[in-house]
Amino acid sequence: MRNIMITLGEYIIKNQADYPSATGELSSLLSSIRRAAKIVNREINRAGLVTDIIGGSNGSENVQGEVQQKLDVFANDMFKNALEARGEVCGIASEEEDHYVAFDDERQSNAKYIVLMDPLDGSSNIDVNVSVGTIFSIYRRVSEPGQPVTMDDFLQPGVNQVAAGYVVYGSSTMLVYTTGNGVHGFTYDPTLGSFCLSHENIRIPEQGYIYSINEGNYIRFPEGVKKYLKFCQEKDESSKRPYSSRYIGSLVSDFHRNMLKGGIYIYPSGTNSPNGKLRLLYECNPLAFMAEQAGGKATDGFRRIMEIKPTELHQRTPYFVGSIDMVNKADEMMAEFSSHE
Ligand code: P6P
Repeated sequence: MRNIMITLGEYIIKNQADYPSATGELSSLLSSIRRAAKIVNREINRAGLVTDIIGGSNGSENVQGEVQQKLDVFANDMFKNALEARGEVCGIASEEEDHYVAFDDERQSNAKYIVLMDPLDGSSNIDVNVSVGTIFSIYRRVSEPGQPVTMDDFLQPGVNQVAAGYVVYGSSTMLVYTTGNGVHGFTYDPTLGSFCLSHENIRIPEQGYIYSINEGNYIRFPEGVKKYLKFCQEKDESSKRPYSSRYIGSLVSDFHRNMLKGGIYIYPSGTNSPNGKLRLLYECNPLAFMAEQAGGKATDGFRRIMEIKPTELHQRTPYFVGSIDMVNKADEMMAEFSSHE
């Protein structure tokens, strides 16, 4: 008898039963993310067919100065509206929003969670049919309930996260999340319209044999990264080197592959980007929480990512994440060869 698949909704409720202190609000919040992910998934799958409506760029730029794809904006609005509608969230921050957005009607201002998200990471890949992803990070508010959220609610270190996850819209669509009790993956079954448990308790191999980095930027890398890349590329059969280079150019996809197979993803600082490219709050922290929950590691080459105290909503950080032995080796070379800016 084939195991009857448990859906994400059932899993959340089952897990909630295991935590009597849980009041169901986080479960309801996760369900609103699940709902928005299904809608975004549907539109991504149609993007090639309805480019005049959804696909392509909308001609404007976000705060990052990046050309906004229509689906970026669509995904941002879908997740924002879904989170606002449920009443568990008092505010959100997003790569697509210059400032944080306070949900301040009576019900929401008493809600206890805030959410930070990259609604559609890697969206420039949509037009060439390469997988993209959504990343989300959930905290308890620190400001007074009943009052509008403040910037302090959003500038919390990653260690304060209560939940985090991503959706990868790939050959199949998966939602992967943690609430601090392991990492669990659900695969979308479009015939059921449900995310079904497919990867319970994901563990990232301590040692992997894949490295993900844009080697086109090699001349701009810190010396420690150059040395680490050469380490990955030299022949040493006992340690299964040279490793394989795999770089999709879509963070969630590279991260997801490395979570399942082992590997390291690196987006370091460069002479043209002193803090790298990736955003601490809604890209690096949520994936760091998941990596650590799966037995992996995430640093900026020197420090644990989740201990960095944020100072700005859209601040960037160099990023080394994945199999713990590989991140440790890269950090070792950063310490030996690159000064800590
Ligand atoms: P580059 C996509 O824009 C993104 O934020 C990540 O998804 C991806 O890993 C990275 O940037 C790609 O950046 O500079 O290598 O093209």
